[in-house]
Amino acid sequence: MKVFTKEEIKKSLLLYAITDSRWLKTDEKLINVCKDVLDSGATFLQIREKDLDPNSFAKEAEELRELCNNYNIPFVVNDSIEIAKKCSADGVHLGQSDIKGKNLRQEIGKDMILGISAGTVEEAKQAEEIGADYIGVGSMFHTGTKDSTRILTFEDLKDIVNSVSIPVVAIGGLNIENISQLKNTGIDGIAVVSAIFAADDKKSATKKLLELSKEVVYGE
Ligand code: TZP
Ligand code: MG
Repeated sequence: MKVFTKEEIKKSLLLYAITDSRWLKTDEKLINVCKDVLDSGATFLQIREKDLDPNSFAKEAEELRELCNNYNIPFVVNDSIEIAKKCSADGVHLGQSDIKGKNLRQEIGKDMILGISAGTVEEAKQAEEIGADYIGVGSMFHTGTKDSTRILTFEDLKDIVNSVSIPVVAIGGLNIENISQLKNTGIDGIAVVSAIFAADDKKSATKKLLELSKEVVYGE
């Protein structure tokens, strides 16, 4: 298994795509859609499938694992360390409720990418202490993908970015229309579900999001 360096992880957060098959049309297959998304420039892939049973989830994860290998981009599994290990994912992404009372680095080892969701400075600092490689911070806007998320201000986001030295990817309701509002917050990338997976034209949505993210992150 390839081990991504800290610098590679930071760079790969630029356009972080998170799957959700619930947004796909009936004739679309997740693996084919993800291939289009990676072809169009997504730089990171997370499988996040809240409605799939564990077997189907593991099967999709195996396929996406192989796909990401071909593109040399990080592949992480949401929620399940067990499935992440089983499919040799590059890492795992965990929410606040998944990390309580666990010695995560001991469980996953030093080489797996560990992503943690953080909505406050306190959670961000704790994630860094635990050994997270990056944090996902949001929601920045209203989202139809996840229930009951608190909306952060841009000041909240900046405070979190400034409180840690690990990279930060912003998430939650981000789309082509609103991403530019995140300029000068210090983030390393944007994470999106519906802006890609609910788009009619996923290839052009991905290309446009990548372009906009570069403007936000590098000020290009
Ligand atoms: N965590 C915070 S908001 C969110 C997650 C997983 C959902 C993001 O989905 P979308 O469709 O990009 O708003
Ligand atoms: Mg979770």
